[in-house]
Amino acid sequence: KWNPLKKVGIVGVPFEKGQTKYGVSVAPAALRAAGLIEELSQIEGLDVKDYGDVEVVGGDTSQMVDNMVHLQQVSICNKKVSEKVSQILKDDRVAVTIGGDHSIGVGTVDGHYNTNKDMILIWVDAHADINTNKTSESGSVHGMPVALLVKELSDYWPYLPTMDWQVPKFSIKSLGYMGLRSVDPYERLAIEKYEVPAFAMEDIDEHGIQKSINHILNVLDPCMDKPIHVSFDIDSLDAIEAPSTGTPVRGGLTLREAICLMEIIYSTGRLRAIDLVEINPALGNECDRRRTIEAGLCVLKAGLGFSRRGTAPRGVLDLPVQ
Ligand code: B3U
Ligand code: MN
Ligand code: MN
Repeated sequence: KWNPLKKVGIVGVPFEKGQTKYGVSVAPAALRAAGLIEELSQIEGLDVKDYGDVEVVGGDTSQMVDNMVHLQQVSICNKKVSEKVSQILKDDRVAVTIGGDHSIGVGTVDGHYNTNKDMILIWVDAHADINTNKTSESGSVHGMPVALLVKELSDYWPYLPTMDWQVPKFSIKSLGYMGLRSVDPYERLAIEKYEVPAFAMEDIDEHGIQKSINHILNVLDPCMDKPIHVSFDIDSLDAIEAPSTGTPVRGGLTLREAICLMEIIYSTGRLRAIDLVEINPALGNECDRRRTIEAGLCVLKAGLGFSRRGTAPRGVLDLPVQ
């Protein structure tokens, strides 16, 4: 019933105020310079449209809400991200959002939810990003997007000025995690309280990558008819695979596991949105930077139908004769 959409829309979000390090905002430009659009266009049958970058503006930097750094900028940016993702999906394209830090997940998921109320969300990350301003030790909003999105946690937030455009309606019952290995105590409590299917690295060690992702898909969507959103934090990969990121954690996914994960989700035919976040080209040396960007491109390609088996030329039945 479901076939992969062969049209994709790319939007960049050069935003980094959800965390404290300089450089994540350069990622959309760095990925484009590394051939993002050209590489994706080479995937057989894929129509690629570049929607450019969301414009990021300043905002009031004073702290309006306790322990939420740069909330106003996060909010202004995410409203635009949400509208852009909705637009790409309405254009009948897979929405690929290039961050930026993971606070932009608020906008991407909000925009997807507004177009598809039955969407499910796979959060691929070393971290659970489900802190509230009460539980976060850093005050960085990139550790809070999941908690901002889910309706079950809305009572755990104070009133958030400038966030009125975003009403949490997405259900935590439609959320699953892959790749966790740095989870704060209250984040773990939330995962257990709401029985979120969460495959931490030890679970992936036990079951393998294929069974792990298939289990999550089966729990969240047993009838296999819901659109899928993958929010892919590059730090889900092992720090050796993706060193240029703000909070690298060792012992993570190999690139091969991540590619396999994305291929499996692609093969459902229901993947409708991918976020690729937390690539920070300003961290590490040239080799680190290249390796991280290349890993990001591999993840995107796997989610958009690139086959490691290769693809024979379309409509051609024989080798060229002399
Ligand atoms: N859980 C910590 C650390 C963290 C979350 N996301 C990243 N780091 N990248 C926090 O700040 O909430
Ligand atoms: Mn994250
Ligand atoms: Mn992370």
